[in-house]
Amino acid sequence: MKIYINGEFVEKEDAKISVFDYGLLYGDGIFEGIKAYNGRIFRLKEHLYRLWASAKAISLTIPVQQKEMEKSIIKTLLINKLSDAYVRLIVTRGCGDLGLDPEKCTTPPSIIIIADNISFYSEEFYDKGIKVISASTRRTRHDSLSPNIKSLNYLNNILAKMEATRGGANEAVMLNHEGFVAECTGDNIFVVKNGILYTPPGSEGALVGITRDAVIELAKNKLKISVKEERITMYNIYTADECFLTGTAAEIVPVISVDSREISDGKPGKLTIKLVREFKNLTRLTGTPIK
Ligand code: PXG
Repeated sequence: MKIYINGEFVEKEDAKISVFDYGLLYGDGIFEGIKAYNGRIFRLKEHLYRLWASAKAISLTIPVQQKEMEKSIIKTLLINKLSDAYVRLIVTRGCGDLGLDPEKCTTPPSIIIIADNISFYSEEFYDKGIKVISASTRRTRHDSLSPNIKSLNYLNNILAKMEATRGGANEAVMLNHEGFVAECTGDNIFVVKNGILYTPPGSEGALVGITRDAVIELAKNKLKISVKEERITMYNIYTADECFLTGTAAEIVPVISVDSREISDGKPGKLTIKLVREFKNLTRLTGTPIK
């Protein structure tokens, strides 16, 4: 496996950056998780747009243009002969001394691209659905650090994910500081009630996911289902007809149990299954060609 680091391709064992990089010292950097399907990179422009927005928000100047980044991602996939892959794009602040001031960084930001053929959940989870719990760890307040900044500091999410794993579940629902549902640790959440699809708006402390947007478009335009971006509580999840999570890594995963309560009959819902099918078509047929 060849990894892209600052314009060069190196073997996995040699893919290293300095211990003085602020990405390691402080989680000072940003990332994107992107997926390629069937020789096409899904919503690449949207991912790059979000990366540049994250960079702007933390005053980090990415040392290349978006077009060049696009080419480097394509090159990484080609060199590794991958047509279906998960791509992790990372931009760190660069190297400084052991102080908090990024003005003191003496090297430009590092750009790292890793591409691999991995899936985050096993096939069984997509067929049978997953279990989630509500985490006691609250989602970081948006007025403290916007969840839309995909920063290298994911401790908030990791703490909640550990709660899920320790509680025998696969994912954790994270509430915002007011107790309303924000999202999961690496995915957005949707519920279906009486044929209407609900998901929390970005203002509730969620990252406004690219998969979330795609699912909303498919629901409205293909399946003619009405979608409401509204505040929801754990009660709405407990009593939902269907529930599923969306994310680049997870795609669309049905949820069959929340805090030990079965959702409906404890099986993936009909609408969820339809959306999974539509999403599969969309990812297979659209996207930036790897060439
Ligand atoms: N919420 C959070 C907190 C995320 O990190 C999503 C929602 C879904 O967004 P997208 O745009 O992917 O639909 C994310 C995405 C990882 C990983 O390695 C995390 C994400 C994406 C890919 C990989 O855990 N986060």
